[in-house]
Amino acid sequence: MKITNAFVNITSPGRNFVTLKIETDEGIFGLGDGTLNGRELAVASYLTEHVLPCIIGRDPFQSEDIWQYLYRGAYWRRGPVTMAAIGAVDVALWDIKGKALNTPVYNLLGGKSRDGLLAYAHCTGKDIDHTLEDVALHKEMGFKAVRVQSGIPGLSTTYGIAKGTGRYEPAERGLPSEHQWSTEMYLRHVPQLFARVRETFGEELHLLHDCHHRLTPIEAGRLGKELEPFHLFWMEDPTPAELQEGFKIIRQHTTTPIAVGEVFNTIWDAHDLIRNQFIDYIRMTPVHSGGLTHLKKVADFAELYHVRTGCHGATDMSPVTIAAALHFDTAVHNFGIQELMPHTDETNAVFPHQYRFKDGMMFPGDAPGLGVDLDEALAAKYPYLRAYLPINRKLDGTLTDW
Ligand code: CS2
Ligand code: MG
Repeated sequence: MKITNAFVNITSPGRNFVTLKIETDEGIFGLGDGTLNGRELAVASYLTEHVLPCIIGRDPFQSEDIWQYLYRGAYWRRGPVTMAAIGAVDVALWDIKGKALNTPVYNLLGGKSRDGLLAYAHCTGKDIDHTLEDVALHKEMGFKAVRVQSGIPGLSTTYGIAKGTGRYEPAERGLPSEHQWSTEMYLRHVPQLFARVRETFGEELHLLHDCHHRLTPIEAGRLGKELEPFHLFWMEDPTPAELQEGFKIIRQHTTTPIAVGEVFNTIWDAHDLIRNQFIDYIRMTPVHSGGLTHLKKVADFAELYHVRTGCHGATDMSPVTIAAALHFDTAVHNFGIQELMPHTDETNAVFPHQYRFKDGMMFPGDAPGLGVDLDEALAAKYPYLRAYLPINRKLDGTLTDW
């Protein structure tokens, strides 16, 4: 089998997506996702100008060699743009292989290790009462795990909170908006939020929380310690992770489990965190970490250190990435949980897919390959629109982490 053609599709059915389609001489095609929130066109151009001409004529079954060719061969390694582009190619190749062998991708990664995948929803509200309503709604929908976020009294904006009654979407059309931040107000508020959630819903519901890289290690240690009575499933992205040894300080102060890695691109971003057992869950997902080929290696390495997976699944992971993540989750031994932030109906129509949610669990489906398609005619009706993630400033105007 040979790759005969490859092209990038950019569409915006509610938000921007970059999709790679690789075609072969046997009429089978594969899809990969290269969406990088707020930097979409950089990946599209990297693929079109620098990657796709080099893969025409290659055998799509050689996913390992093609991965090494794009990673080592380019000399310039790592980084979100490079790894999203490699990820798009890699996932499309696994899709082709599954279709050619008439089997779902999870069978190529080790086969089923479980029947269903525990998924968590993102629950938000402008204050604690509204957040409790959203948690109740998601419990009603069947969720057994929820990530709980709430607006902070005194701050006009808080990350991760839906606007009005709409769904939460991290990217905003136009140039970046500005959010406000106060660590003091946040640290006072979050333990009260979790006290109310546990009081209302009891012990059984799995509770998660995303700190979105806002804290220093010692502040994160304090929050983790104060949240211990509420038995969180995880505390996510407590501090930026470029300084991996910072997580040692968090570990010294709390038994609240730690998850990190949605912005990681390779094992080298997580290597020290994993081998020092500073974290409990690794959040890397196929699109931003070089596809299934690399992510499988990360998971196998993490397994040695009792670290489980928790793939990032916000709306900027297209249905192609969600499907790839679900096949990966099904196969790896050390699966932990899968994030599920629902796409708009428009997005679901552009990317018809086999995966399903039922009773708190997700299922990849048994279609050959990934089980996702791209309706190109419908996609063409939603042209790209510039969008960014917000930026974040402390109350005195200092730019801080988003
Ligand atoms: C969040 C995301 O889902 C999450 O865990 O951290 O909403 C994140 O802000 C976006 O995916 C950024 O692109
Ligand atoms: Mg997050």
